[in-house]
Amino acid sequence: MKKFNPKFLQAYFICGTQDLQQNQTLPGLLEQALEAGITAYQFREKGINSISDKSARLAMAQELHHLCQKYNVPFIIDDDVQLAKSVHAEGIHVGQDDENISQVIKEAKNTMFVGYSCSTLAEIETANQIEGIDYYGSGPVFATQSKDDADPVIGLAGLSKLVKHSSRPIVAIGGIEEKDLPAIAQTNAAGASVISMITQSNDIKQTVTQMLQAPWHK
Ligand code: TZP
Ligand code: MG
Repeated sequence: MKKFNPKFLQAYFICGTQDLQQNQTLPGLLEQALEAGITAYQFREKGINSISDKSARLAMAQELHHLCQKYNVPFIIDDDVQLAKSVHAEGIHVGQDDENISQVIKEAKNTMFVGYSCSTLAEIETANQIEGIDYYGSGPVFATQSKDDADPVIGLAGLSKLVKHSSRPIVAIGGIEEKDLPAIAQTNAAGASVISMITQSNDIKQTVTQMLQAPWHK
């Protein structure tokens, strides 16, 4: 059991095989991101071009978890409690339409920390009442190319509002580019979670360094 630390949210990389660019492999790319200093990794294998075979997915999760362990970085699974438990992941992340949050908290108890996506004030206020959640993922701050069914964009003002009403650290998500990091940090978000900023980076070391150096709320 790795105790949750809000610092995990500062440079939070999310990636599944469906997000890869040509010539990338998921273990290869993840190792570059770990080498560059990411503070958390989420395995989000979802949608077209993702691995559908259960045993292949499990094997991939195991390989990626081993890599994260080598760098002492928490390994988080998106929306699959069974898979998370099978590989002894450090964390589980679910959205509003995924497995019921209270059930997830029960299953994760004493073994994994829990992240929960909240896009609206009402979702934050409801979630604040639920014991056992460690952090929230925001609604998409900017338009994203990486999620077909993303909720409406909330903008920096929307993010700011969520943070103000949240009793837990919030990691921002959605269309975040390097130039946006200072403004995201200004909202008192605890960090940024990104797919394409890293998968499409020409210089992963430089990209992750910028994520780490943003003036995050302490
Ligand atoms: N949830 C809301 S937006 C998003 C997810 C998983 C995708 C973020 O990807 P990108 O490429 O950083 O916009
Ligand atoms: Mg989800």
